[in-house]
Amino acid sequence: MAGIMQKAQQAIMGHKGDKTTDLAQETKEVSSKDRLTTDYGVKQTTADDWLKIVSKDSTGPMLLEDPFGRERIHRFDHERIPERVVHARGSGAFGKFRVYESAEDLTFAPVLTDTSRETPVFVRFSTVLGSRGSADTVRDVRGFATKFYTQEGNWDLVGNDIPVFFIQDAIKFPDVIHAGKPEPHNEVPQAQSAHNNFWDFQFNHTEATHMFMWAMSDRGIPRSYRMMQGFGVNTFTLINAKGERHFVKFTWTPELGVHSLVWDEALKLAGEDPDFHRKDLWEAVENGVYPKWKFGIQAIPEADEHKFDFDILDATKVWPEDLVPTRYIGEMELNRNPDEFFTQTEQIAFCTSHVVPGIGFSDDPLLQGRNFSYFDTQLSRLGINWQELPINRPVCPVMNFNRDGAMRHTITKGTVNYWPNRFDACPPASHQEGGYVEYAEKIAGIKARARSEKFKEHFNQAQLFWNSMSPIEKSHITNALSFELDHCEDPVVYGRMVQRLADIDLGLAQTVAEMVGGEAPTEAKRPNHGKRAKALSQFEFPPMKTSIASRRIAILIADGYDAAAFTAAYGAISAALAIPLVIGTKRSKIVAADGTTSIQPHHHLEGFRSVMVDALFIPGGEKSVVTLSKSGRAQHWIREAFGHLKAIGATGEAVDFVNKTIALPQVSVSSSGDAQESYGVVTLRQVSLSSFSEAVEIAKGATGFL
Ligand code: HDE
Repeated sequence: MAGIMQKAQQAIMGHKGDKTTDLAQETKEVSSKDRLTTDYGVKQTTADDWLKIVSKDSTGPMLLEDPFGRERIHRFDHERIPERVVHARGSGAFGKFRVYESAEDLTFAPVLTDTSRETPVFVRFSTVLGSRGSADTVRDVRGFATKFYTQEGNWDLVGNDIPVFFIQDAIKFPDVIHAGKPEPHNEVPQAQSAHNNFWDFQFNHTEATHMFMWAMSDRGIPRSYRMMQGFGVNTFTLINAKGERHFVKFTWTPELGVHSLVWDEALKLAGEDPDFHRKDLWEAVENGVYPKWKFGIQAIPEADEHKFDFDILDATKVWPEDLVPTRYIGEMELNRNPDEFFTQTEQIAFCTSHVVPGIGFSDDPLLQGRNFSYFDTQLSRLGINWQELPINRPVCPVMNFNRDGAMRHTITKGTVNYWPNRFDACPPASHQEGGYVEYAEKIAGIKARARSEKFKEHFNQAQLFWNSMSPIEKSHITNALSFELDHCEDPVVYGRMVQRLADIDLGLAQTVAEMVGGEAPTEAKRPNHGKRAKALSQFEFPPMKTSIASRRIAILIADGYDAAAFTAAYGAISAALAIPLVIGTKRSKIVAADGTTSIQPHHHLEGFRSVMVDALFIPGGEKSVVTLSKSGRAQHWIREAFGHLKAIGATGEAVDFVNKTIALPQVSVSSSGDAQESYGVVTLRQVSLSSFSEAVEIAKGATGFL
């Protein structure tokens, strides 16, 4: 085996792949030089009038004869394809991946060993339950799917922002998704787990317990796709050149740290800006603040497979970092927005079964089922030739005898379409030539519908997760469960679920029971094992470097604002690569106190809301501050931002306005003009923004108190 691996490793030479150049072959750009044509290329003289019978004073019937008119309506009628059965709503971007430390001790796959190589990627982020048109900030798991266009073929790492899953065996997938999606009788609710069927399933299906705790934590409401971890969830395998195999899990950790919204923000954003995450990703890439993630691997040698008190093939379990540390070896950057949503973000199709030589599967029963499902589901969405679509095709050569089928468009010359053939055309590749190497695993067993014993333990890691949370995170989970179960009308559902929580923590169960009206359990269902683990709390993922880059900072002004303070703030925010958003009492010109300087705001106070920004800044200027202080909406902006634990900066007359509005006696301004901070509120007599910038960082890192 070792010899084969070495030869296979040597044989992988590849072909320089650049996805942008590859896609350029199919990309057209509309310009004023183009003239309108039909799909068959004939120029059209009008886009306005169907061919009809007209007379001098009347318009007569339209003619079915008109091929132009018919073609336009016909094309429109068939524009929609089925949305993804799960993860329907998403958005993505192009980027690049590079390893800075070779993982050659684990694998011979060049994508993970060749430090000189840059692999193009496309990443699609998504929610799971909602339809394509649902809101971004709902409480849900987020998808994090990466297509690596490697020189040895496509590798799809189809992960989530939560490292575990609801079920252990793929056969249960239709049940967990049916239970979470809108209920069958009235198709309510949209994009929510807060309903009877979801929680009924969680109770009846104990293996989901660990996962629902993650979904109820702050991970269920990320601040941004750019601030989420990604996890491959399933156990994969890596094979090295010596033929040794390791079980592995893959992780992405964002450079910006892991941050969340507070629930009140998430709820309001779902109505005020349903595209919040989509726009955030787009803007960051457009503004050149490219999101980056470190790529990590946890590895267990084959011989150690059974050394843990959980089954390492069970996708409802994490591999605690204390037992199996993550080794970070690579980095991914997203740096180009798609040119067209449909042909790229919508038509991209991921398959867990797409792996390249050196990477393999394990017997994880969830992964094995996924390997069938992803491949299969593309048929109803895209048709049999979906791998030929520009976004899906590999950047390395593709040749085989798969032929025909609806919408085939590769034209292959030659007189044979089978193997073996008399010309020796397109023979299978040897290992030496880079042919995929199946690991020669010896397996003995009986055929049965069963799982190994260790899969039957369902609560230890739910408790481990709860124990590992900080007090704020625990209170957020308690509040999330109280919200969700309040939305379940059936007393059987919420009554039983609060009993289930006593399997995790008695205090949690009692608090939630009191809130939602269930009978409070009086004793814990099992003793707390008292264990904690690293890296489960998101407080353990601070930004790799502190920065306010790409954060949105609103500057609130009215006529009479202090132009000097405004300009200094605007300049400092822009210089730090954050996004200053000027919010006026109106969107038409606002004139400064000096009577000459003016600015047209980006938005007005009613058109934009505090939940859409990370921080506020209010410059002085007597008239401006008087106007703002008389505006209920301006006051609401400040109070709401304060409640969401956002940094609020103010100078001059605005200092007293902010203090009065949030009515906090401890917020004061020192006579020296130094910054005074209280829960992220920074007020300054002098214009110096460093304390404010720090407060923006701190406030978001704290994930809020609500
Ligand atoms: Fe998926 N999942 N899934 N899933 N999943 C799909 O494939 C499925 C699971 C994930 O942006 C579908 O192309 C089964 C775990 C993401 O296009 C479908 C099982 C994880 C995406 C499917 C799982 C995921 C999908 C629907 C249990 C985290 C969006 C459309 C055995 C590791 C990919 C599609 C994109 C999409 C099946 C469980 C993540 C139906 C059967 C665990 C990020 O094939």
